[in-house]
Amino acid sequence: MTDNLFQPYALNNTLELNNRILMAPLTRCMADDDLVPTQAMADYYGRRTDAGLIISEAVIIRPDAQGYPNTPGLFTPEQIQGWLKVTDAVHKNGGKIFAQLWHTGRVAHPHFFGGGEVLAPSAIGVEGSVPRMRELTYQTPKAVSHQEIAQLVKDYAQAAANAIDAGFDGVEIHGANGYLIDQFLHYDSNVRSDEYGASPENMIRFALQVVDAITGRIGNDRTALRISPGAYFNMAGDSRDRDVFDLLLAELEQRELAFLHIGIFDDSMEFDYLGGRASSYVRANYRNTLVGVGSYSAESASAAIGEDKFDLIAIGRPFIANPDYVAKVRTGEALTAYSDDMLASLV
Ligand code: FNR
Ligand code: 8K6
Repeated sequence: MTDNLFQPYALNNTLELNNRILMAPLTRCMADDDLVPTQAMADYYGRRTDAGLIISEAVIIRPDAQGYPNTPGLFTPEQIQGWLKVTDAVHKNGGKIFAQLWHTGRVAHPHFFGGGEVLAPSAIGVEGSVPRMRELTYQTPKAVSHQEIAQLVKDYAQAAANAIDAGFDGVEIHGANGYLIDQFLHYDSNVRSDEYGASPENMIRFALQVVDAITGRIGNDRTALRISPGAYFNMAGDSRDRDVFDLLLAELEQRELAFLHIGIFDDSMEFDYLGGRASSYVRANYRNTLVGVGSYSAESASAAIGEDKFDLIAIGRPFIANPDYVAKVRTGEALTAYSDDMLASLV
């Protein structure tokens, strides 16, 4: 039974979705060398417009945000033009698409932006190296100054405005998966002693400044946020993180965003300090629209929506394997299984 997935859903007075299925943001590393989206990317997204809403692959807001090869940007006129091809393809087929705005923080690598500093809340690096480019080991970042934080906030807001110029229906701020915004929200990566660290009030400040700058620019109806209260990727959890997220959720609730989205690969993971699953924790502490994600099938997602665990489901890997995911689920046709070698091309 997948009926619950096929109910329309109004995010707010501005945006109504035809169904409850979101295409999850999926980095594909297929932009050209100027980080401009290509026609092949427009075709790829254009094939997936049956989703109630597509969230684009993460899009870097400025050069030093980049941590992987050929991830698209939204900071040059050429990149905006490239995205217009994508959003046209989606809208022509009756779909909707948000841009996911990204800064990788300490997971950035200067190889991609001609040298220079890697910025993060604190000078604590991640172990290891860039996936598939093992010669690029991660560097110890520089703790950002107040002036640099103010500039980052401006650059997020500008990228959001650029997204609207590029025809996107809205933006999802990437506050999840151990990247810059998430780095401020966890004690593992934030040991600051100024007004951006050392207490929940301070640790949520950067995230809220980004949210407020973007909603001020493009409206709360068109702004969403993805968060990872349970640390699982490029980040270690700390029991004190719970208080940070409790306060963040209370603050976010008042801002009436289009939706809040969990960032996780497998929602059956449980976190001691959250008292269970990340999605259950957020549901219990946040009343507005919640998007679940993480190793769900259409059947398990429909059941979870029926049990009010979240309102919408984001589907990732199955959408890579099945451009026609929604049609297949609707008709009960068998899905093609995802495998990692599918990442080599855009189908
Ligand atoms: C991802 N994911 C991800 N998340 C995100 O917030 N921004 C991104 O750009 C990406 N990129 C990305 C690339 C690839 C190849 C994978 C497999 C995953 C995570 C993704 O959105 C989703 O949370 C997970 O894939 C779990 O959902 P599924 O795949 O189990 O439905
Ligand atoms: C050429 C490099 C391509 C790298 C793409 C990276 C996309 C980022 C997200 C995918 C990372 C997968 C990590 C899985 C973590 C699971 C932890 C339980």
